[in-house]
Amino acid sequence: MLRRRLFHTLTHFCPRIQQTETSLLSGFPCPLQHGHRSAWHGTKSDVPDVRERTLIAVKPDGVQRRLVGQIIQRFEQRGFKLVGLKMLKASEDLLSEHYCELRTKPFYHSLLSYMTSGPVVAMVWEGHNVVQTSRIMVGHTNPAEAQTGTVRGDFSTHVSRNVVHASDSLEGAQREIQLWFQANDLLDWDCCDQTSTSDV
Ligand code: IDP
Ligand code: MG
Repeated sequence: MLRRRLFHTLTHFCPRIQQTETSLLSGFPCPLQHGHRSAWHGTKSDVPDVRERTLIAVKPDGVQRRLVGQIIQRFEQRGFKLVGLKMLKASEDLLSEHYCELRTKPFYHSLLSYMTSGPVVAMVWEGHNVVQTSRIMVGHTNPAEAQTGTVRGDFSTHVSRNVVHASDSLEGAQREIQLWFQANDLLDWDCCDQTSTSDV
């Protein structure tokens, strides 16, 4: 009942939401392809639009330092769309998959212990060129080399506590999103200002 009332309020301000009534009312998104690109049908024509997705995660130091809101704000302000969000204590199994390419690095075990030291906020963001743009927004792996204005450049000083993760490629994003999220954790929704942030 409450959900239906909320739905009618939302459709009053954003009529395009009506298209997703069934999925909103059932509490789950339209079926979504997992991965870095998801096909979704635009409202202006029947030509499917292709959207890019990436995994952004606020690491335990970022959560402890209450930086989650500021990090989310940067992605919202840039014009990206949040399509998945969860807070969790990541398991060693998940992290060993996530960081499988770093298994031989000398810092690997301390990285896993840092990443399991507290909650992580994992998110999937969608939008034009989001993988590359979010890497630029996050900044250099080593905060000492990160530009001011980037998340790491503004909020951190040491490579072992660099606040945030961002997928580094389209393929990496696809792999990581599948690792951290189930298909029905991700919500396909129409942003009222979508035509103000891109031409579709
Ligand atoms: P990225 O996070 O910018 O993609 P990667 O090279 O993929 O950087 O490394 C993953 C994470 O491993 C980094 O974000 C950082 O937390 C950690 N890390 C990388 N290099 C070092 C290091 O030299 N010492 C300690 N931790 C490191
Ligand atoms: Mg990386």
